[in-house]
Amino acid sequence: MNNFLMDVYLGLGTNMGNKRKNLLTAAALLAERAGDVLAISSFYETEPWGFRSKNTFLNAALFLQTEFSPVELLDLTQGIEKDLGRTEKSDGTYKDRTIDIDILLYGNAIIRKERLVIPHPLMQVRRFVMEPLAEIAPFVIHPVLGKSMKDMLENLNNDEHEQK
Ligand code: PH2
Ligand code: MG
Ligand code: MG
Repeated sequence: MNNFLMDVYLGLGTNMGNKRKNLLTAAALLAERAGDVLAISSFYETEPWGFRSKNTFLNAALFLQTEFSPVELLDLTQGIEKDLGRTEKSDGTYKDRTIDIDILLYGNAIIRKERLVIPHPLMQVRRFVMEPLAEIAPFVIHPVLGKSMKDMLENLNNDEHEQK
């Protein structure tokens, strides 16, 4: 724990069970355990990206102010994933899940640890991340790329090489 508050943006995704309920339960548990939840984006229905599944996703972004360190927050979010019934990645490939909570931005921190890379290394190529994030944080600047979330989403919209 630090004694000051950090602005954190999380990406939430679910493609199993009652997806609205999963997102809302995750947000409630984050508010209970991790800090103040100050904004939640709309919920976006999205196609599975990077793997095949018949289950579409519901994705959202969430703004949290927390005193927890990045690694403490990772432990916390993984605990919530577990409590919502998420099973382990068995072979490193993407799987259907009840909830996935990814730390996208942690203030202006740049972290490259084995367990944790912040900013999330793939956020800028994923529309299912950037669309909800740009909704709640249009003018927040990416600490590595130096661009606003709004500009990053626009770049993605204009990019014909977007990964789908
Ligand atoms: N998460 C992934 C891989 N693919 N596709 C969508 N639409 N939404 C996700 O949240 C998602 C994904 C890895 O965590
Ligand atoms: Mg993820
Ligand atoms: Mg994850």
